[in-house]
Amino acid sequence: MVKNQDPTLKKGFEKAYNMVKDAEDVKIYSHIDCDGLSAGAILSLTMDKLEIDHEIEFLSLDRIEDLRAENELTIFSDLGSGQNLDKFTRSTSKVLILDHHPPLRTHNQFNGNFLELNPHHFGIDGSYQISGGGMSYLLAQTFGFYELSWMGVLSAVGDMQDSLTGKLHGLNHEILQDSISNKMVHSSYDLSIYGRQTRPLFVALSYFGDVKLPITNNRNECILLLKKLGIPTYNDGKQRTLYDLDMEEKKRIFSELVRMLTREVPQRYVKHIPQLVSGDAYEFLNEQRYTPLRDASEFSTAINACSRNKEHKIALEVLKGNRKLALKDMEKLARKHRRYLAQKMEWLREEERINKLDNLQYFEGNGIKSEVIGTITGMLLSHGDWRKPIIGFTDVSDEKEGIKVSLRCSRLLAYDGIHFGNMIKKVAGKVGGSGGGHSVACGAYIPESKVDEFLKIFDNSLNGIV
Ligand SMILES: [Mn+2]
Repeated sequence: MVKNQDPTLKKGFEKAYNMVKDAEDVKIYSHIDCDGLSAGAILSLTMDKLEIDHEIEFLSLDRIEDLRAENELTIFSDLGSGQNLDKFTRSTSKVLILDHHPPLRTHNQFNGNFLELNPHHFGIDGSYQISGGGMSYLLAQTFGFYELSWMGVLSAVGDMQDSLTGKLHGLNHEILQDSISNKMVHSSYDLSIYGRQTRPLFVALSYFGDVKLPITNNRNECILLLKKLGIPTYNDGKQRTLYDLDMEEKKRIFSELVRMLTREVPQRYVKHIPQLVSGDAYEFLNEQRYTPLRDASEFSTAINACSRNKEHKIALEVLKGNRKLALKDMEKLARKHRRYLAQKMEWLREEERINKLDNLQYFEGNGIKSEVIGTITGMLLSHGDWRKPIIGFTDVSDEKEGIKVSLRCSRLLAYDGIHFGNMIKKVAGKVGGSGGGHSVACGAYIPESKVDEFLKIFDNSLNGIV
């Protein structure tokens, strides 16, 4: 059970408990990303367990203000706090919001019908201490459904809430404790290299891209490095993954990465190196080893692949426990997704699409689907100059006007105190767009005619900073 919960927040969840327990007709709206999908799955499973009839729908933020209250109880998870919900406040239907984004409305005015639970109202940070899935889990646990806690961990990881320190904090940490004591999750301090369960070790290492190292995008160098460190790449004819290494071997890789990085980065970044290469990893104990579902980061990537291909139902099914057809569909989708990314990467690199300005680099992703421009931007970072943020542009869609902008940068820049999410919000606002996000991964929507102006303002605002 989540302890150390703020007493007023706890009271809020007691009210939520009462709203839900007698409901007969529930509609759940949740966000389309990994956090939102996990939040939706937690709520849907909660309703299943309570035998409450419910429908669930995943949507993007721009669609919320068109919704109307049509059910006895409407629950918004991982969204709702930042949107105008006047249509709901004026109706007789009950509304429960479980969000963690900065709220529009000041402290909740509970009138028996409208309850908004948001960590910001209780002085709790919603970027690093609790996710939308976490808020949904806090509701589930009022019913004693502790077995859903692992999804609270997944949503926090999917929402990058551990990105700054490599650990989960505050309520996220409490939820993690719940999942550990219920034997759902194992948490361990590990190398922070992506692909723990599924990628051969030398492949996983080659994707190290926060800082460009000799091993970055170079599998041969990775094999040589492992040989030098005396770490076998095969075990019984099977390629080893990070998961197969013992502590001693991991320590050798850690020291080597720290040594290489220290040589590569300016002095002021050196103190941040350890957290660049290590952090806590979360293993889902009920999932099969060497599958993406066993590792929180890899699971969240699989969910995101569904989401970016608008297959929310597959993700929901897998999250709710379907390990048959839905899992097969998810794997198929992940393969298709990877193929698409690889093709686009090849095109971008062959055509040398990265352009350089004084303080940033950018590329025009003509034709890249706007849902994946962020993923591609992140991948391209390791092929450019890691000292500068990289910005990708692409059309929003065939039907809609406008440009989707995506920014990625090395985590070292964030450790150094730069918050690109706040910056992109400001710059996008200046050219008549909107934006926001995390310090190292964020995005914006801007008018088509404003790309050059956006770049110029952004580049100037970084003078003396990067
Ligand atoms: Mn979220």
